[in-house]
Amino acid sequence: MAIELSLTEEVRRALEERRPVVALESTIIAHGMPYPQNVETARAVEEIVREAGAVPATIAIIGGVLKVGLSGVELDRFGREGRSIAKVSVRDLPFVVARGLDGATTVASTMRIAAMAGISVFATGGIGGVHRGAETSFDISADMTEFAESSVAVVTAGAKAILDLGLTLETLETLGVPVIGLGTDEFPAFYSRGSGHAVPMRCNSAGEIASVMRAKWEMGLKGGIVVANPIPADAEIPAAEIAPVIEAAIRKAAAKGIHGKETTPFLLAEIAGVTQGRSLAANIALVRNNARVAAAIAVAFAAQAA
Ligand code: PSU
Ligand code: MN
Repeated sequence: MAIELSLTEEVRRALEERRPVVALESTIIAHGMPYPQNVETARAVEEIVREAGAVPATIAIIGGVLKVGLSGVELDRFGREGRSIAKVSVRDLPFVVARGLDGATTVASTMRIAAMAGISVFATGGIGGVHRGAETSFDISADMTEFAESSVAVVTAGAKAILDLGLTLETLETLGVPVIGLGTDEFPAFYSRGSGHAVPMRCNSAGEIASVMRAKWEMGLKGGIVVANPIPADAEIPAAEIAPVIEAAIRKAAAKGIHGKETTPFLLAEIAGVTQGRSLAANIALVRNNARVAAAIAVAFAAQAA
C-alpha cells in the first residue's frame, strides 16, 4: 500500500513554484478550542497567512488520507465534531491511516506531514513539552522528539504554562534544537510574555530566522527550530494572575486521574472555564500573531532560496 499525501491544488502549485507555504495544525481546532471560536480562528488564521503573502496548509487526516490543505467544509466539520475526532500524534498515524479514520494532528504529526510535503514553516499556538512532575509520570510530549526528526521551523508562543518550562528547554537542548526568541530574551509562557527562563538565542526579524533555518539545514543538521514568539502585550495574562488557575487545573486533572493525551485538552478547557474565556481570547490572539509571523518567515525563507 503506497501512502500518498493529498495536497490541495493551491498548496501543490505553491510548493512546485517554491512560493511560501505555512503549515497549520488541526488538534488546536478539534481539541484546543471550543466551537465556534475554533472554526472562526482557523479561518482567520488562513486569511492572515494569505494576506501576508503565503499559502496556508491546514493539515489533518480524513478517512485515513494525509491531507495538506483543507476545504472550508472539512475545516468546519473538524471544528463542529471537535473532541470526537481522534487526537493523532506520530505514534497514532499508522493506526488511523490503516483504519481509514479521521484524525486531528498535533504539533508532532503536523511537523512530520509538513516535512513529507516539503513545507518548512509551521504556525501553532503553543508546542507540547515536558509536563510538571515528568520525573515520575514520564509525560513528555512527542512534540519534543519530533523536533529532532522533522526539519520544520515552528512558530509558537513559547510553551504552555501548564508545562515545566525549564525541563522543556533542557530537553530541547539535549535534542539539539535551536530555540530562538523572536524579539525577546525570555522564553514566553503562552498566556504571558515572560517566564523567567532565558532563551539560548535571539533574532529580531523574520529574515534573521530564515538565515538560521538555511544555516542549520545546509550544514546537514536534521530537525526543527523553535521560534518563540511572545503573545501580543495587549492580550497577555500576567504570569502571577494565571499561575494559580493553572495550578488548580493541574490538581483537578490529577484528582480526576486524567492522563496521557487527555491532559492538554483538559487543562486548556479547565483554564478557559475558570478565566471565563479570557484565556481563550489570549489563545486566539497568540495563534493569529504566530500565523502572521510564520508567513513573514516563509516569505523571507523563499526569497533567500531564490
Ligand atoms: N497548544 C494549544 N492548543 C492545543 C495544543 C497546543 O494552544 O490544542 C495541542 C498541540 O496540538 C500540541 C498538543 O501538539 O496539544 C500537545 O499534546 P500532548 O501534550 O498530549 O503531546
Ligand atoms: Mn503527554
